[in-house]
Formats: sequence, C-alpha cells, structure tokens
Amino acid sequence: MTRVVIKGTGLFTPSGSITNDELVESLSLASGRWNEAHAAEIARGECAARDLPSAKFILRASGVGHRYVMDKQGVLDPARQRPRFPRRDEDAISIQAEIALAAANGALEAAGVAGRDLDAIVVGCSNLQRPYPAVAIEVQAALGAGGFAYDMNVACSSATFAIQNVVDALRNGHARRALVLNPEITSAHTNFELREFHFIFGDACTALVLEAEEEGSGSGEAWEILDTRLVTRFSNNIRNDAGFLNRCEEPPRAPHELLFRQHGRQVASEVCPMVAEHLRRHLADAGIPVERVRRLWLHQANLNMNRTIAKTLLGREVLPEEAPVILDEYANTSSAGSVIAFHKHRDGLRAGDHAVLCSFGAGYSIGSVLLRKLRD
Ligand code: CO8
Repeated sequence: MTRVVIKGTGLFTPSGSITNDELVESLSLASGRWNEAHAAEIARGECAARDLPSAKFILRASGVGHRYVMDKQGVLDPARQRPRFPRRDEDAISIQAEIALAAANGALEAAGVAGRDLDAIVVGCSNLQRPYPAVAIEVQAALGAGGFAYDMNVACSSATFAIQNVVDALRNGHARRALVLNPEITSAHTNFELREFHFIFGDACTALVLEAEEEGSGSGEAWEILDTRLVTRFSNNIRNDAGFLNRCEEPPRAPHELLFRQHGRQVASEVCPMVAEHLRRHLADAGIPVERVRRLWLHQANLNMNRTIAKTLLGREVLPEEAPVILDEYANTSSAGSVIAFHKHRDGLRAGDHAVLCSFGAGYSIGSVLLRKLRD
C-alpha cells in the first residue's frame, strides 16, 4: 500500500528582529507626529486622534512578543512604516522565490533528497508578489526539479490547503515527491500606522517535503499523513482588497483597504468554536480518540485562541508543550505559523504517536492534517 509521508521540514527566518518595545516606540513617535499634523481636523471633529500603542496590551491580548522581518529599518522608520525592497531585475531571483529556496534547501537536506528528485512544487501563501509567472515555477527552475509547480492562496490556511492538494497528487500517482512552500512576507501588507494592526505579523518561510512511500520501504524520520480535511465559510471579518482591479475602480479605494484588516474580536469568537468542532469531527471520523492526540500544531494567530481551541477539543487545560506556541518569537506568520510550530516543536514524540497540524484564517478557512509518527 502507498502512504504519503512528510520526510523533511525547513524554515527560513529573516535576520531583521523587532521587539514589541521597538515597534511601540516607532508607532508612538509616528502617531504623535500624525496627531500634531492633523490637530486642526481633530479639533473640528473631522477625524479622530490616533491612540498610542502599548507593549503590555500586545503581549496580553495576543501572546505576540517579537517578530522577524525582511527589512527592520523601513518598518521602524516612523516616516516610512513599511519595509523597503530594492526593485530587482527580471533576470534576478525574486524575493519570495529566494526565501522559498532557503527554506526548501533545509527541508531537502532534512529529507536527504535533491531538488531534481522533486516532481511537484506548490507555493501557498497569503500574498504573492505577482500573478505570474508563478513563484513556484521560478523555484522549480532554480532547484532543477521536474514535473509541475503552481502558486495558490487561501490566506493563513494556505499551507494545509497546499498539503491536501499535494497529498491528492501523490495518492493519485500524479507525483512521487513534492515540496510545499509558504513564503510569507506579511510585513509588506501590514498596516504599521494603526495600533490595532501594527503588532500582529512577522515574516518567515516554511518548507515541507512530502512523498509517496511503499509500505516497508523508506528510512529516517517520517510522519504519515493519515487524512486531511478542509472547510471554508464566507466572512468579511478579515479582508485585504489589493488586486488587479484597484487601478480601474472609481472612486479609488483608501490605502488602508489595500492592506490586511480585520475585526479581530469577532474573528476570535467565531473561529474558535468552528475550529474545535472541525477537529473533533475530523478525528472522530478517522477513528482517532482525542485523548490519543499527543500534539496540536495550531495556526499561530493568538495565544488565547489556541488555548481555547485546545481546551475545548481536549476537555481540559493543556500543557504548553501539547499545543506549542511560537508567537512570542515569530508573531503571526500567516500560513507558515503552524508549520513553524511543527518544525521547531516535535521533539519527544515517538513512532506511533498521533498529532494534528491545523490552520485557520481569512475566508474563513480551516485545514487539518492528521499525522502519525512513522519512524524516529
Ligand atoms: N496597543 C494598545 N491598545 C490597543 C492596541 C495596541 N497595539 N491594539 C488595539 N488596542 C486597543 C483597541 O483599540 C481597543 O481600544 P478601545 O477599547 O478604546 O476601542 C482595545 O485595545 C481592545 O481591542 P480589541 O477588542 O481589538 O482587542 P482584543 O482583545 O480582541 O485583541 C487581537 C486584538 C489580538 C487582534 C485579537 O482580537 C485577535 O488576535 N483576534 C484573532 C485574530 C486572527 O486570528 N486573525 C486571523 C489571522 S489573519 C489571517 O487569516 C491571514 C490573512 C493574511 C494576512 C497576511 C498579510 C499581512
């Protein structure tokens, strides 16, 4: 029998490191200047003064303590509040392909395979730097891989949706070995001007090598994918309206509509029960009792959300190591988050142990991957 396994994981972490205090200092300076510049309009009641951020609020409300970004200087410059990326020529590798390659090389090394051994590459992420040619095809060329490659976007759920696509391709014999990549440069779509959004995100890229393996063959660490399940339900509570129609729209949109925005409290209250119920049903249908689940690698958006989901699912308080959190270091890296948690926190699990990788986000969208450790 053929089974699909995860053979290796990789992670690219940018060198730019920003603490909550640094971010709060920069935004406080920028907001103070903005309020001064708009003092007359604020006094006339034509616009509201910008409230100042607090590092204490950020940690308490979200669990985010720090993030990595591709360009620290641009983000922290109160006169800019966005990263600065030198424009690249068409014959130079693009920035998303570059970070995807860095993560891919780590995953390939961990799996003990070469780029030419791949015959499918899927790039799944919240923001793609261009519609075409696909970043995935650029990576395919750089790695010397064969087969096919394409990009896809299901916001924070892009990794698990890409995993299901790849699992289907491997099970159907359309590929033998595949790479899932999640290059998230969220700093380019974060509104660093407003306190409700500036702290949420960080940049990173994750990579997974998946392959079809005949029972009894194979060596080295491997995680069998027992099942995958995806679900979507439309919601306007998380939006980003940047797109190819913007230049034609009348009247033009306000700049903040072309960045990530959300009604965070509503998202949290609606999505937590949906995710817990989705996981409960998925495990039940797969015949896996919840008490057998040794680890939950959940989407990394909010510490309190993850605690609530894990507690609702397991029916008890969970230990930190049962549902690892990387928000303190990486913040929300959109689709990369749950994969970073898997990459960094799978020590101590033994062959036969069950675990769950799960993402959730804009759409709404939820994706779950049921895993069993096959070999140490
Ligand atoms: N400092 C101080 N005060 C603040 C700050 C701050 N930085 N931010 C907000 N406040 C204030 C608010 O203004 C509000 O003040 P007031 O009461 O005067 O109006 C007060 O604090 C309370 O605000 P909230 O009610 O918003 O606070 P919450 O407790 O709800 O916490 C969170 C806010 C942390 C955002 C929380 O709601 C949350 O995390 N929700 C879930 C978010 C989530 O899961 N989002 C989905 C993930 S995103 C996704 O799917 C990916 C999409 C692609 C994105 C990639 C591109 C960037």
